[in-house]
Amino acid sequence: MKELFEKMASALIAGHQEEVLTLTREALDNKAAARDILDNGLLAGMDVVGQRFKAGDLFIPEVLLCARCMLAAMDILDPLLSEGDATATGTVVIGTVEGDLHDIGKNLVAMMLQGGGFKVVDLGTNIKSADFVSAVEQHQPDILGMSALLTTTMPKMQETIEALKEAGLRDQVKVMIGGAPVTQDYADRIGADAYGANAASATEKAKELPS
Ligand code: B1M
Repeated sequence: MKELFEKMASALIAGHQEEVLTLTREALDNKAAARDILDNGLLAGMDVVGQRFKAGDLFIPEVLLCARCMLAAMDILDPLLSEGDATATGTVVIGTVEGDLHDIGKNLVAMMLQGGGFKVVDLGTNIKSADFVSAVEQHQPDILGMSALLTTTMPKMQETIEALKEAGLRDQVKVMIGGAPVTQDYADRIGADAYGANAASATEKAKELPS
């Protein structure tokens, strides 16, 4: 299986979507667990993409191809990752903050929360604080989840928390934040209720939050 995961990571890094999908199906046929495929194949590949992007060896069009491979494979894994206890644990409204188009991590968190029994309302990316507030009014969730991948968009999380206060909704909803540049310290500083380092810990923390 190790070899198959290595091939999958290489195909993702090369942006070869059909190959990534074939290898994902092959791994499932060989009884690999969806979480192992995700962690050892797809995310292992995305890690390398991130490093090469940072080093200037990969450019945006190439990274987009890799991201499309990842998202397409996640479509196959989604029903398996979100399989879980059917009893609804609560409702989560989730989105990526304004100015930020990164959605792979947010989608993963949404899938795992569904697997953890939460009803998830996914607002998508580039969500303005006013739209988060409207969604909280409309859906009355237990948790509002915000994702940010850019240091420049992280302040939108604080802006949204302030907007919730102004709308008189802050006490009705717990706020969870996450994304690569986000830390527990940042969550504490802006008054979020929880920080998720990854999709699995986000789901655990969501379950622990008192409603
Ligand atoms: Co962008 N990008 N990108 N990018 N991109 C980063 C984030 C960057 C770190 C790359 C780098 O330079 N090393 C850098 C940000 C630097 C910074 O701010 N400090 C960066 C940049 C600069 C940019 C642009 C500005 C580039 C440009 O235009 N010059 C641009 C911005 C566009 C915009 O958003 N306005 C841009 C564009 C893009 C693409 C469109 C090409 C593509 C996104 C495609 C998509 O998402 N559909 C892209 C990608 C793919 C990346 C990297 C390579 C990978 C991100 C990813 O998907 N990781 C990324 C490098 C990196 O992060 N190492 C990079 C895999 C994903 C599973 O992990 O998202 O961290 P992650 O999610 C994790 C946890 O963080 C956590 O759980 C997830 C699952 O375990 N988590 C939560 C996430 N959200 C959570 C919410 C929670 C709890 C946990 O509670 C609610």
